[in-house]
Amino acid sequence: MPKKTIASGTVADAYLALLADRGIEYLFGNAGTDFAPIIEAFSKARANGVKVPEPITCPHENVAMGMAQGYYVLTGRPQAVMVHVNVGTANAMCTLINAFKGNIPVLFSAGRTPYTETATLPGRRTGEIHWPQEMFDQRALVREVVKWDYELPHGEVLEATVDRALNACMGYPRGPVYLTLPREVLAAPIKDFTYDSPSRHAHATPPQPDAAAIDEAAVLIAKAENPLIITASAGLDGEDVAALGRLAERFAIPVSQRKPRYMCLPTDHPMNAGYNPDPLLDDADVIVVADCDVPWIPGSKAPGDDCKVIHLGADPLWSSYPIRGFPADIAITGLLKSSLAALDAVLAGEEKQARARIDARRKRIAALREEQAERRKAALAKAESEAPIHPAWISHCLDRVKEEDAIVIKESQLLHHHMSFTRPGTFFSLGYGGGLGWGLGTALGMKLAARDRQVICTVGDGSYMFGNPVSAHYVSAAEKLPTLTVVFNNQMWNAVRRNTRQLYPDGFAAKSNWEPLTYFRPGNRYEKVVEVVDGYGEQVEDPAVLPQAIDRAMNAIARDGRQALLNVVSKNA
Ligand SMILES: Cc1ncc(C[n+]2csc(CCOP(=O)(O)OP(=O)(O)O)c2C)c(N)n1
Ligand SMILES: [Mg+2]
Repeated sequence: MPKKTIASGTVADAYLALLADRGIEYLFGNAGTDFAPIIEAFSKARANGVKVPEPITCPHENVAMGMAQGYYVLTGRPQAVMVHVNVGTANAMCTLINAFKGNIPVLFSAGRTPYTETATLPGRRTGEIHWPQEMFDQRALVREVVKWDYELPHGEVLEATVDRALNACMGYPRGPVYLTLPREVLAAPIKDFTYDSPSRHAHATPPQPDAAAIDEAAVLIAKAENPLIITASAGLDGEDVAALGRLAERFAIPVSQRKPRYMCLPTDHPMNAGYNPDPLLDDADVIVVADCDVPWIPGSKAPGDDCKVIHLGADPLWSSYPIRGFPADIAITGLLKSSLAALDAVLAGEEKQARARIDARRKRIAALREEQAERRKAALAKAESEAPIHPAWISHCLDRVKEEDAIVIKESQLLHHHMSFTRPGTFFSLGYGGGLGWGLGTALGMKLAARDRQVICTVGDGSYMFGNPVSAHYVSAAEKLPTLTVVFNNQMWNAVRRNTRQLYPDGFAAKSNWEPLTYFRPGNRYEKVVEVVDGYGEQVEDPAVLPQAIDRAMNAIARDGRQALLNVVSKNA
């Protein structure tokens, strides 16, 4: 078997070379004293022309994790993040939770403060900070939100450890892993370190659907009067989109997206029934929950008791959720594209018998789509001149200028039904764990993966501040990753205010119309923040000038290679 050897050096040298050999292109880092052997190894590799991942300095850990996430969702290739011991780990928790709940693989790693107080070992304690930073169990900090955690005990097991980590990341359901790297281990000398290249630790194959379960599900769908597909996470793999489109089209099944994470189905697909399944639930007699964690909100609007429910997904019952009680008459484990294609193949044989019902449905769905288009048009006509600026108008104006393959990120009140998406991988609303602040870093990771595509990152004012904006703007400038950031500046945490009003509609807080802990008044001039790195910033208050402001921002990016930020003073949708 082909092997490579590093004749001499340190475990850190071998670690970086091995990461590169295993396809890790970037190490997004936020360094500390634990990094000394890693920093030395990067420099040595550069001097000697050894291939290692490209180090990217991220001044905040959430930006590092966001970048790894963005890079993975566009390329399918997991990357490495390294942070400083326990404290860097703590700072990265929010995005780590998101990655875990969203099945985003990341090789997340941290140093360990040196163990040794004696004066002999390389890497030993050399500063006061090395005492307080030790923990009894550093990995316990993250254990609930990673698939695998381990501490590299010795250079001898380096290859097995790295391959095991990547196998765990890339096995289904995918997700982040955590590897701790003690300084003495990293600094330890190696001699003739030999490893397999390429790796002999193949990732396990993805789950494929059970044929009998597919047959059973197909019978239910074939007999249904009003089948309905609800999805949120179709589209991480572009082939999901094609498979979903084919099945929905053949059998005339409306597809409704509930808080979509990805571009699940083209906007102009005849079975695209929009972004609110609730009005379709009453009539549905079979619902296919296609990679969707929350298909409806119990107690708000739910399907009838007789409606059959089929769940599809690589992890169809969302095993990382302690409670998730939606009925499941059939749950089929398998990559979504495989399960949808298998259903499509079986249903092809049922098409003839179901022809009359299919045709009737096709008409009903076309009428529904027309109705939705009319409503959208009327809403936009009303919104276009409103000030503060309405999210529908912001969404529409962005839609007019974005190229077909532009990447749109939503951590805001962006109204994607006022936009048009035709290609997979053009819309992302991640942050699965509900941790805000993922957008800015994710946008940078995506731009890194696709430098020739427009990247438009829309964030609420709250989300912008959660995103460590100075850190993100710095990385954008330093790595030449010009993105457009659009801040929906409603001067509040509306989601918090709205929830309070929902729970206490006639409460003291609602009546006060000035709920504590929800407002940012007076508003911030976010367009000035981007100026710290010579980005282009503009505040927009007048809806009539928004299109020109977007043009100016896009020009700054395309012509001058500068990142741009529009601080749009906006109202709630
Ligand atoms: C890290 C983190 N802290 C707090 C919250 C709770 N939270 C949910 S939505 C929200 C408000 C978001 O504000 P903004 O981005 O301005 O959007 P808006 O609701 O105003 O449209 C907050 C604070 C969260 N989800 N994540
Ligand atoms: Mg806000």
